[in-house]
Amino acid sequence: MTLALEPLSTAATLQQEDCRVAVLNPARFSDKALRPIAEKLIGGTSLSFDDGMALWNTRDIFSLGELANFARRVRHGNVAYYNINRHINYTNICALSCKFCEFQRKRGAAGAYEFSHEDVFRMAGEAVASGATEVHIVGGLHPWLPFDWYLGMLSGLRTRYAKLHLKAFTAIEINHFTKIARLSTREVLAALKEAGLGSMPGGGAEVFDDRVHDEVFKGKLRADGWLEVHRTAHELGLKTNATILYGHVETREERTRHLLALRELQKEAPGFQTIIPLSFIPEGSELGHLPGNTGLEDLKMLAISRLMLDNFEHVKAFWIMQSMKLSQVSLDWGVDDLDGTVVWYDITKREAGAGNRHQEQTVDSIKRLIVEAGYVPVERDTLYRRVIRDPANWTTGWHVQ
Ligand code: V47
Repeated sequence: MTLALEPLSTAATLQQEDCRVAVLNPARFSDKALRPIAEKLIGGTSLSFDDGMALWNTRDIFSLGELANFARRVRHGNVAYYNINRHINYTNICALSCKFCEFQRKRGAAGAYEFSHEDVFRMAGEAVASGATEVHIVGGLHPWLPFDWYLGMLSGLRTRYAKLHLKAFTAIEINHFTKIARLSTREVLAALKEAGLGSMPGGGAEVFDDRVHDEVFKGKLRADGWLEVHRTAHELGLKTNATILYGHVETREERTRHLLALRELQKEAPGFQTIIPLSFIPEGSELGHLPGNTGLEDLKMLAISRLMLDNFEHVKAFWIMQSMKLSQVSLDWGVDDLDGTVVWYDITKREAGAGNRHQEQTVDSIKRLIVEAGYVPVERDTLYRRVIRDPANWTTGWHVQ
C-alpha cells in the first residue's frame, strides 16, 4: 500500500467538497439569549464566560446546534475527518489512584500488565501492515521503568516504522519523566522528540479546578502543570491536543473556565490542534454511583467546546466514550473529527463491555456513518494532512486486525 500526504488546511481544497454554505439565521432562534451570541460569532468576536453559561443554560438545543454547526462549517465545510490508527496502552500499572479511573492497577494486583518493547513493536507492526498512519501510546505512571525505557520504545519504533507517526504521552507522563530522569520538562520533551516523538495527545487535563482536583484526582499534576507541559511542547514545535473529562463532580461553570484556560494558552503559545471532550464513564470506577452524561449533555459539551474555542481548528468526538451513534449525530453539533479505527483500548470500555479491550471500527463503518450524516469522509494523518491511498492496493471492507 502506498500513501502520500498533502496539506488539508487550504480553504480552497475544502470548498471543492463543500456543497452547502454555512448559514445562520438568529431571528429564528426561540431562545433570544442566543441571538447576541450569534452576532458575536458572525462578527468574529470570542465568546465570554457569561456567553458560555448562556449556552449551557439554554433549552434551545437546536439553535445551539446551529451555532456550533455554523462555526464548524466556516472552518471545515462538509468534511468530516477520521484516521487509521491504533491505541497502545503500554501498562496499566500506575502510581496514582484517580477516582474516575477504572484502568489503573497496582503492581501485583489482578489484571495488572506491562508490555515489553517487543510487544509494542509487534503491535505497531500489525498497525502498519493494516494501513495505520498513527500510533497513540499512553499508559499509567509506572513506578520503576526508567526514562531510557521510553526513549528506547520511541527510537525502536522510529527505526522500524519510519513513516508511522508517534503520538505519545500525556502531560502527566511527561511530568513523571521529569522526576525519574531528574530533567526539566523542556529537556524531557527535547529528548523524546529526538527519539521520535511526533506529537502529544490531550489526556490528563481532566478539569482545571483545584476543588475538583482534590476531590477526584488528588496527587495528579494540577492545571498549571498540565498547561506548562503543553506550552513547552508548543515552544519546541510539537503539536498537541487538549481534553476535558466532564460529567462527574464538576460544575458547568468549572467546565467553562477550563475551556477559557485552553483558549488563553492557545493565544499565548499556539500549538493545540484539537479539543476532545471526554464523556465520563462511571462503570467500574470509584465514582460508579454517578449517573454519567445524557446524550443531550454530550451534544452540549461538544457544541460549547466548538463555540468557546474559536482558536482551535478541530473538535473530536472520541467514539469510544461518546458512542458511535452519538458521535455521528454530533457532526451537526460542531464536531469535525471522529478519531479513528482505534482497535485496542484499555482505559474505558463502554462500547466493548467490561473486560474487552478489543474496540474497533472498520474504515467502512466510519465512512458509512459520516456519509449517512451528510458529510464527506476524509482520511487524515495526525497532523490533519489528507492521506491519499493507492486504490490498486485498497480493498473495500478492509478490516484492521
Ligand atoms: O486522560 C479516564 C480519560 C483520558 C475515564 O489526544 C476517562 O487525540 C471517561 O486523552 N471515563 C485518555 N474518560 C484518553 C485521551 C484521548 C483519547 C482519544 C484521543 C485523544 C487525542 C486523547 O481518558 C484520560 C482521562 O482523562 N478517562 N477514565 C472514564 N472512566
